[in-house]
Amino acid sequence: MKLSIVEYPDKRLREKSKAIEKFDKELHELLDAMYPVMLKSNGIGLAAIQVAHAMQALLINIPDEDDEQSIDYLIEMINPVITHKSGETTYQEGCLSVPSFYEDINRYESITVNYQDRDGNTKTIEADGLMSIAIQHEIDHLNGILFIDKLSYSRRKKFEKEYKKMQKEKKLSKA
Ligand code: Y12
Ligand code: CO
Repeated sequence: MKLSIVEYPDKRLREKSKAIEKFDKELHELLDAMYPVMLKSNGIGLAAIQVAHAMQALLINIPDEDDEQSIDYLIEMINPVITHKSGETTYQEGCLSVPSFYEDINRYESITVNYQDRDGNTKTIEADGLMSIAIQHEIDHLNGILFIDKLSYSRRKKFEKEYKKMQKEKKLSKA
């Protein structure tokens, strides 16, 4: 399966992803194909909609203490639902669908999430720190929400201007 990352302002990023009912070979092939796409782009989180599949599936792969990313720590979440949230935290976020842009975003500090694994088994995870932030960022994707939507009006305006300029430069350098 050949996948590529959908980049803002592509409208597909605004789609609401559908709940997954079949935990079959097709789902497994999608998840298997998403992992190398995420790693190759230096990502630590990726939602299926970012590779043009509007399905409630996401990957999280937080690096270890030595900053190494290992498949042993890969979490695949299907149909995730946040059941508890508490506290507040701020982190400078980035997104593979909004390349080269990072901004401080406020999130819940700690969350509890119910989800299914690739075989449909029900799981619960309690997360805080970077894991909590990454899960919230990826669940937003499933609802068509991007981290840039959380910026203040003035920051968003600045972003749109900078992003357009960067896209123009990218286009020119490819021509
Ligand atoms: C904390 C905050 C946000 C998340 C969501 C997952 N986000 C990412 O994995 C973002 C990755 C990313 C990687 C980039 O590429 C490089 O650094 C080489 C990048 O820069 C460019 O595209 C040029 C931007 C974002 C999880 C946890
Ligand atoms: Co993202």
